[in-house]
Amino acid sequence: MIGTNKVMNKIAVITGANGMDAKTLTHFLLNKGYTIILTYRRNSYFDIDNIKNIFRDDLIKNVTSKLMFDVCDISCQNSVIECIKSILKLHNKIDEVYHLAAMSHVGNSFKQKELSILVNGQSNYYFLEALKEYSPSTRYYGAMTSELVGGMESGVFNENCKWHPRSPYAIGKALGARWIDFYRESSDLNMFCCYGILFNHSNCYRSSDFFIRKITSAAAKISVGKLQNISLGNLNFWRDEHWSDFGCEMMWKILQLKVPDNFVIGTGQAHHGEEYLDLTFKYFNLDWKKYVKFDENLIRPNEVIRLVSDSSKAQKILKWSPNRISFEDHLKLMCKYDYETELNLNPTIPNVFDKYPIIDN
Ligand code: F7E
Repeated sequence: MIGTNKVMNKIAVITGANGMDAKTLTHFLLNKGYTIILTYRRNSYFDIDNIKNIFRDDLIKNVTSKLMFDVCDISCQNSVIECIKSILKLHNKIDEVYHLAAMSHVGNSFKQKELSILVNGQSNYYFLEALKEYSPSTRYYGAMTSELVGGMESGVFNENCKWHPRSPYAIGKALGARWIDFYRESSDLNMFCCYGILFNHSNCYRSSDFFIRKITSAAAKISVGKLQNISLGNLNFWRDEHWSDFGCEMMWKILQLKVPDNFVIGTGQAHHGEEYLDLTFKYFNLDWKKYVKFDENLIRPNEVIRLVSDSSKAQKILKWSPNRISFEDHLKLMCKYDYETELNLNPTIPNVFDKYPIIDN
């Protein structure tokens, strides 16, 4: 069971049902007693049954399940307004909105520039306008990112550092952050809206088009003879990576504060691309240099090299604990899951709160 303090009768809307963070946060809040409306974009590829399957235990065992699904296209203001209105009609209130849906792949954003600005940036305006109009007391969380900083040669990134976005992904996020600041700082509105600037994060819901999952999944396949090699792009990067469940815990904590504020969430440790590979392939007793091929198509036009957080504000105010799981154990959890998947053992998604309990206060 995640967490101990149950909240009663709280209604939360989480956007982006297909994404890692929405799945992770949904589990977290369901276990806290929330009613969740998880939104998704209607399209021909989306498999809602697959998403429902992730929550099958909750839906089957709990006849009064508190998990619901609704359609919302965040690139369309009308769709956002209709979604908020229909949820209010059904539930009479919305306590919290976690806007996690995004064009989340930095590399891909170079091929979908305008869409990235719309869904990563302008969609925050759609939600905040809709809430201002129909539910001004709803608390709003926007998902921001370390990509705002655009890389740094040295030093660490905190809430006060200058932004230098280097991708359409990050330009969109910067716009989104400015909209949230605008609504929060407009004294006539008195809205509770803020964001977390999350550094890299992952768990077993991470999709395999992201570096960390691509290599844990490929190494597992190589170890059982299902794959010969893996193609990668630039390995000369440093990332600050935490386990997603802990980041989602902080999203929730940010919305429980008395005063809305923005926070950087990260571990403060930088790991080189080759360290990711060393630790992953070490788990399978393999030498990555024998299996990794270079593919220049995977190189980004404007690569962000180094990202490291200074999360001291979150540590002080949210009691954020930056290194509950070591980087090596983080990779081990993902490798184990991927290995068991390859052996058709149907592994369960690890619940890290069993070992590293939630910090309630
Ligand atoms: O790339 C390099 C790539 O796509 C990590 C998102 O959650 O975190 C994430 O963004 C690094 C980059 O994540 C491949 O060039 C090499 O240097 O896994 P990634 P990201 O770009 O750091 C931030 C905080 C977010 O906000 C984002 O939403 O790995 N790299 N070869 C590769 N990356 C990928 N994806 N695939 C490769 O084959």
